[in-house]
Amino acid sequence: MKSKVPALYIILIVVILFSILFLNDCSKTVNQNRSDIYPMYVDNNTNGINDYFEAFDHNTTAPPKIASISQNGHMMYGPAPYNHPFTDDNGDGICDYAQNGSNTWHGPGFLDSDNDGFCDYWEANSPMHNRQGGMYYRDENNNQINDYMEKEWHEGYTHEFTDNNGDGICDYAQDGSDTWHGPGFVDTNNDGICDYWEDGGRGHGPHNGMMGGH
Ligand SMILES: [Ca+2]
Ligand SMILES: [Ca+2]
Ligand SMILES: [Ca+2]
Ligand SMILES: [Ca+2]
Repeated sequence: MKSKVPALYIILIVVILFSILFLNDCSKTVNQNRSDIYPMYVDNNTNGINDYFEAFDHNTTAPPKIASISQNGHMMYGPAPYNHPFTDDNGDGICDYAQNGSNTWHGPGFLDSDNDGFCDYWEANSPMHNRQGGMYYRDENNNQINDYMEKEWHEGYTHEFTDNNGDGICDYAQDGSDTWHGPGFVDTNNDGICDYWEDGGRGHGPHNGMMGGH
């Protein structure tokens, strides 16, 4: 009987070790799933601008912009391919495709299973819809601008609709920051940054340097 006691302890330790290893594997899986959230926000150079909107994170070998439309006298760009070059006609250091209120890709996590140029997280008929965590997209007035960045849908947010450049898009959605524009904003520690975009959050992406493809 005495010899069974250490044996039981050994079995118990082995079970605990296996549990720890199994749980670690699970957390790794969760972290990988977190990287699927779109759009992502990361600011390693701490200038308040999403690194994925800045020049160094773009693919310089990509083909030039594919579409442009004019709205209210301002040059606007339609949705660009995820693999687009840095485009900055207004010279503010932020890619113009990230400033036009469109669904244009800027960072990892872009999923487009039906290949129509819209991220699955922003398509109503996709199971990924409304799971994007951090920023929602809708375009009921069909002008290729996220309604949540337009005046009509802007009420009730943490700031007033502000449009000093008069292009119909809230300027806070055009400054490359993590400013909230739409439902789904969660800020448990009240620091003004969406939990999804904080370090360890679902939308805080790994910084992989230049992002040029899937
Ligand atoms: Ca930055
Ligand atoms: Ca710009
Ligand atoms: Ca719209
Ligand atoms: Ca504006």
